[in-house]
Amino acid sequence: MEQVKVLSSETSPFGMRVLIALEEKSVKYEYQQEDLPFNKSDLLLQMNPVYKKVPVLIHNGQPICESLIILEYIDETWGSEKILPYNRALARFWADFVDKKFLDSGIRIVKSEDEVQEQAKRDFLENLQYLEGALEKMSAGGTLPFFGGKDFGFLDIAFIPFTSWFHAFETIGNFKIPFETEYPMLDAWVKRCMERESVKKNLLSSDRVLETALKIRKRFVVD
Ligand code: GS8
Repeated sequence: MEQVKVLSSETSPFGMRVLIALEEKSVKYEYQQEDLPFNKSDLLLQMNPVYKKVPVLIHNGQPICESLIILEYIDETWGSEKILPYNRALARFWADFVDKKFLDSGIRIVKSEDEVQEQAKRDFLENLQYLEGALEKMSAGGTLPFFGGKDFGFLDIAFIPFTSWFHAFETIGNFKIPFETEYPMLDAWVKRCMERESVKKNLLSSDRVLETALKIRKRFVVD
């Protein structure tokens, strides 16, 4: 009997990626909630001694760390339906963009104020424009539903958890993302993804994310 265990925390978008992927592949797993950042379990420190971060997937005692690498491992290990689409390099490129540039601009909105925050908002909207363009390309001009083309795949899973942060970015940055006029493809894509059981079940509500984002902000900005 194989053993699959996930160490994560309720609010981790990186962890949500792993839970969505396991659900998509119908893999049963045991879940261990971590109390971050100050009360990590011995198991987490032992399984991810390098970064000491969640998520960690433990498969038959063997740890795999870093959410995008875990997605690839899940894809290689379970199920015949592939998460990585035909054009794997393109999906990997944009998932890396989400983790680097896109996330950085979102986090800067949460952690800053005044002109620094204004710049972060401009960067965020520009990065969203890049993703709108990528979706247009990867969905063949909107004729296919997902970044993965006809199937919900790697980049869909990598990006969707962060959309539950949009409301927090808007509230803290005091702006509105002009979805309908500027990002119509992403707008439709989010709604489509939210209909999937794997996503519905594992995404945190916008209100809970806002609570978390405000706690992070408190550590950086005195409002
Ligand atoms: C990021 C994981 C991460 O930041 C991945 O898995 O893709 N590149 C990694 N995990 C956070 C929780 S999510 O905000 C974490 O574990 N933080 C604990 C800490 O930094 O002490």
